Amino acid sequence: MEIHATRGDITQLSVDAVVNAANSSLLGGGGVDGAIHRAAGPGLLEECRGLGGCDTGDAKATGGHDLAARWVIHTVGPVWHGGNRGEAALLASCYRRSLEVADEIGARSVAFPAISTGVYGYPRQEAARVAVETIRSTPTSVSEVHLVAFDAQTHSLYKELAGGSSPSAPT
Ligand code: AR6
Repeated sequence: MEIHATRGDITQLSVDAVVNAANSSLLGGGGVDGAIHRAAGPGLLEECRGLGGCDTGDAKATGGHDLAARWVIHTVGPVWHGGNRGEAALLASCYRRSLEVADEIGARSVAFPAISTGVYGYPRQEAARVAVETIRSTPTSVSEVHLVAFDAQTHSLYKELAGGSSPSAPT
């Protein structure tokens, strides 16, 4: 698997699936969630209404609607409470479950935002480490992952951590 550190707006990427950092209602919000819903158009919200929400650490797929991406994988990151409330395991679960859902729908290229590091307050460096370690250690048919940073700090963390390819994933 190739892991790319990418900077920019995730809604503009031509990948099979973009991951959304949603909330458990799956009915939209601010940050990257708002950006994805705006770019995908109202059909995305319509489809999300039928999903019945999503637990923290889990992931569910919809179509991409007006996005270039064919699918959106909605995952719900943990709110940061200081690190002693299972945040790292829940964040790892978001990346792992998103890759499992990507396998179920047949997505081979997937773009992730920095889940939980905005409104939910997860420290960027710890979150970047969880992202890279979990993606590397999850068996998946996804062959191309883009770690998409909106800010310069996250981008340099990703460049530092994500150099090279994954030895543990199937080729
Ligand atoms: N492309 C890529 N990354 C982005 C974009 C974009 N267009 N916009 C923001 N980011 P956040 P969370 C980055 O707050 O912390 C929503 O209201 C942003 O800089 O979007 O998981 C949901 O509905 C940050 O690095 O998500 C939930 O209620 C990262 O995306 C709640 O926020 C995540 O920031 C989820 O909070």
